[in-house]
Amino acid sequence: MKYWNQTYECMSREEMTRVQNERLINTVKRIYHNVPFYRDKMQKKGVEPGDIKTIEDLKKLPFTYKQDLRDTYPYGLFAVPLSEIVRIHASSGTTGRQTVVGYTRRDIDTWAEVMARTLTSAGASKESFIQVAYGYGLFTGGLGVHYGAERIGASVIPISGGNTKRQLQIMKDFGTTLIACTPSYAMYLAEELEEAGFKKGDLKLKAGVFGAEPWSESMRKEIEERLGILAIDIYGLSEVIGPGVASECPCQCGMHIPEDHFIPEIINSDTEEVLPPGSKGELVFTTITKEGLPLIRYRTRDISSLNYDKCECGRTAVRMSKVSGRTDDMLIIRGVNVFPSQIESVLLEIGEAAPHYLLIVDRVDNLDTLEILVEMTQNIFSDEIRRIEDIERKIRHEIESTLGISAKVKLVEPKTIERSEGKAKRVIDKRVI
Ligand code: DLL
Repeated sequence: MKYWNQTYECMSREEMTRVQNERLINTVKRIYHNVPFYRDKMQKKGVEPGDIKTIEDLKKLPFTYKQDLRDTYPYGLFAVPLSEIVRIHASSGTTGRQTVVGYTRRDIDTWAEVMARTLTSAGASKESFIQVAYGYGLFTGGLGVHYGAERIGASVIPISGGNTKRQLQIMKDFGTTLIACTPSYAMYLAEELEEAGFKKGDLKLKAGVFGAEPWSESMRKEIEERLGILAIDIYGLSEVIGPGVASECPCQCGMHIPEDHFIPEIINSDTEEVLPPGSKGELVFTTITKEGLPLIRYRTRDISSLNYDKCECGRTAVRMSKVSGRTDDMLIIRGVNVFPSQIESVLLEIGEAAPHYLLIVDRVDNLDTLEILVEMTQNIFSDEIRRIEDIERKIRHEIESTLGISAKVKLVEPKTIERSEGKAKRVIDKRVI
């Protein structure tokens, strides 16, 4: 099967606009009446639900930011009674004000639907064996792919992330035809496969759906060659729904967005002006079917562009280009979203080192590494080595339990981290992606 839902995936622009208008009007009414935060914001802007008649009126609505989700943590933006929420996910980071997202039963159904479209466009069907090697848990990757795979009737192998040897054995023994993981893990799997003496022909693998972090065309080529598969880019973010917000078709020329659920815009992130199709800028989403956590003009901070031309695959759904960067300083390290400010808070909390630090991110054997250099205070510097090691261990432990990523921590001599007269340079990203 080529499409999962041909009606919506190949709808004429005219019809799609009609669907979007109707759904947008309903969403705006709902959030105005059910979410005080949105009501206040709209009132401040002088907009009422009645002012929103078509998607042309989107620009009258205020933007929503990640910070708004943090400020209203955990459930302040939910638009239904909590008893209607059947699932909660959260973005990376195990403590503090992470972004919490909630789904009603219908939202879970919508998620399975958009993921079913994604997997079908990657060539999967009820005959497929889908190995889900994204993490299961609060991260949306594992369960998102899982529900989509069940929806199309494939056989799901819910192995979750890690344990590479087992992944390879299962891939071979269970006859996996599609793998879902981050592109960097796919590279690592390819390498380990060769190392373990497996040949491409030993596997039934045909395709992979890779996302959750940026990756390049050259990385795609390498994965495709080494694993002998079609490598499909899939995009998503927890706030909007998780994976399933956009995905490539076999043409590999942009990721189709299920516009009957999510309306994209591209804006200039400084002037907030909406840019015409084809322009590069910040991607903004409005959800028009979500019940638990509807989002109005959500600023993703991801840089992309939109192409409304009909695709060779027959889909009319708009395509977003590969994400080429971010407008903020968020890093994605082994699939975990990390803001340098989170690391800074950990250091300040521990209080035994100076708040001068440098994050060095690299990719070794296809796996991201993080090294944190932290300046010692003069006191500690004159202390014994054992104490220095104790502090390093403490910082490492705290980073791991707060952010959920492992890091190498090194205390360096006072005044050795370069001071800046302008914006401090906190990150050196050596990864060639
Ligand atoms: O990463 C959801 C997901 C899971 C997508 C599995 C695809 C596959 P978050 O943890 O909320 O959600 O992180 C969202 O990850 O704003 C982008 O910066 C980045 N990102 C996600 N997919 C891609 C991609 C999931 N294909 C953030 N290319 C987003 C580049 C991506 N960046």
